[in-house]
Amino acid sequence: MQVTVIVPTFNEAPNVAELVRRVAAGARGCEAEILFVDDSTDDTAAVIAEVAAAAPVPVRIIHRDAPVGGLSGAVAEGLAAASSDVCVVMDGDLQHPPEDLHRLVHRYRQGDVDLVVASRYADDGEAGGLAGPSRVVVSRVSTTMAKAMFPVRLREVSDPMTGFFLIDRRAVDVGDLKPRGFKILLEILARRPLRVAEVPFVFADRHAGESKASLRQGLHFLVQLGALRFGKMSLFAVIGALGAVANLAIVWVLSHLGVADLAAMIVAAETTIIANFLLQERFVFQDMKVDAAGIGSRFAKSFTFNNAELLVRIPITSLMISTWHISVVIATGITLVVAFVLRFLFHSLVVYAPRRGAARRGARARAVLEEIDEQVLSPGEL
Ligand SMILES: Nc1nc2c(ncn2[C@@H]2O[C@H](COP(=O)(O)OP(=O)(O)O)[C@@H](O)[C@H]2O)c(=O)[nH]1
Ligand SMILES: [Mg+2]
Repeated sequence: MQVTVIVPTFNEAPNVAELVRRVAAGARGCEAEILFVDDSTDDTAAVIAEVAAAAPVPVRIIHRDAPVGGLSGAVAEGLAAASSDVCVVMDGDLQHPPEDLHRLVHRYRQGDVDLVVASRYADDGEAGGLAGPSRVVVSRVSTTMAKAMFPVRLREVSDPMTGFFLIDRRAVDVGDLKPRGFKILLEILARRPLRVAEVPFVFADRHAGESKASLRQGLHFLVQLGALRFGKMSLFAVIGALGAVANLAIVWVLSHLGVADLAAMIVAAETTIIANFLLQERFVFQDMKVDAAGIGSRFAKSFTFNNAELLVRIPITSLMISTWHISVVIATGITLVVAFVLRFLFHSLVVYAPRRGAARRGARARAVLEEIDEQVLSPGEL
């Protein structure tokens, strides 16, 4: 079997020879080609050319003088230029042990999947090589956020942020990808439903050189997630905003009818909470209802969350004003935005979470669900 190992590199000169040696040794029984997609500003390209000349497997390099799409763009370009349809993507710093390559290929060869994800978070996988506690937190939080926004697509993937995976490129429309930032796998997974398997692996320490991950990449990730899921989030926001307007209107009408202030506020708040729930059910989370708990349970969770949020928001806002000495408008703005994000996460993670066992239901129900998900996703593409 033929496999192209795509390695995106940015200033990885001291890692190249070791990587080629270990990939060639780890390929075990498959015909591996190594394809470097290099955006380096140092002598990495020259080192690759030198190593290629003496390598036991074919080594090619695409050097990009004017790189687009960063790391993700490099991987997409590698997928397009690979000699074989089956491609393994791995980092050039040996954090993805080449010795695990044959395990991905072995899983793929069983013939029932298009994508094999090497996961740090499955079974006996480990994320040990993450540099420092802050990277561990960032990895965990971004994984949770991504899974919250794509509960259907990422149901079977414990590590959508990994850069180590095998993909049969016939299952993805490479031209359709809009690669940006560090997270190409997320992009691939979110674009269309794929048959996925996972293989646990131990994320190693960097062999040499320094990480290129940065705060900027973190921001890229947020933009990517927003752009991929814009449709759903924006609809959620629009319905929330309509609710706020309705809330004001009800208070206005009731107070004109002589209803006491507190009563008017409570009636308006509860009415809009209920109306919002019905609208979100109908328009935002319709694709997730099939696998979620019953409507009674969904309503109870949503209603409780919104009331609890209502109760804590005002005291928290005044606490912010007194401790941070910021204006009431800014404090209210911050709490409203935070509350909005939390509300969205809570609804996608908890209220509409798939029931246990739902995943095992018939392939037909799943196909319908995935089709709906596809539809919901499409208007979100920026
Ligand atoms: N082609 C290309 N490769 C990149 C770019 N940024 C990072 N890489 C490579 O992507 C891989 C992962 O990057 P790394 O800095 O190790 O990120 P970390 O493992 O998350 O700390 C490494 O092989 C880098 O050389 C880029 O802009 N272009
Ligand atoms: Mg790395």
